[in-house]
Amino acid sequence: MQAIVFATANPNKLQEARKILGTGWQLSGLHDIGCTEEVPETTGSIRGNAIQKAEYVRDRYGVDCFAEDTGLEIAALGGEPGVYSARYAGPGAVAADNIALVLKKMAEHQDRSAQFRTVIALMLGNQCYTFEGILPGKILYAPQGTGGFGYDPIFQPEGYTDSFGILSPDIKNAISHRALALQSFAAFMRTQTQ
Ligand code: ITT
Repeated sequence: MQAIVFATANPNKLQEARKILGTGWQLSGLHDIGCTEEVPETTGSIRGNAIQKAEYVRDRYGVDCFAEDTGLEIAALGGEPGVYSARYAGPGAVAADNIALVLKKMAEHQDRSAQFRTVIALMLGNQCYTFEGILPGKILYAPQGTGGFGYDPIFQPEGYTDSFGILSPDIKNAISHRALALQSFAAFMRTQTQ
């Protein structure tokens, strides 16, 4: 059994990661280690924020851990919301607010192409390693379904005809940006424990 802290306060991310990694892994979230303060995400890049979160938790809590930052990058919006995905519609914004703003900004655009990007930063002792997962797709004209979280109801992955709000969690966890990044992370961890 491989036990490690996943430095996230987002229960959806934790649930997906547990499903993606499967048995053999024991993941603790930030609440499990007593970290309830807001972890800073101020670097201005997805990769930078993933490293910043993992370093913060390693430094303050003295544990090996990994963190991830995820952004929805929309071509017609120059890559927005990107690193600002969590609070795109402003401080305190919830998913519905962020989705509404994206749909408003996208109303005039024919080019609907977008991608989710996840970067995982792993801190093992003093070493930092990063892993990336990118999933291409497109932005729908209206939310579809209620599954998943965040921007899932307006994101349709390439090769599918439904949004992540409709597709099953099993499908999302088989193909997602998070799954791709976690698979690289898990493959690396196997090389460390042999
Ligand atoms: P942690 O930093 O504690 O891990 P967070 O929710 O703040 O959790 P991010 O900083 O990575 O996470 O913010 C990314 C936002 O992008 C997140 O709040 C969601 O709204 C959205 N998001 C992340 N992963 C997603 C996914 O798989 N599907 C849809 N939206 C997602």
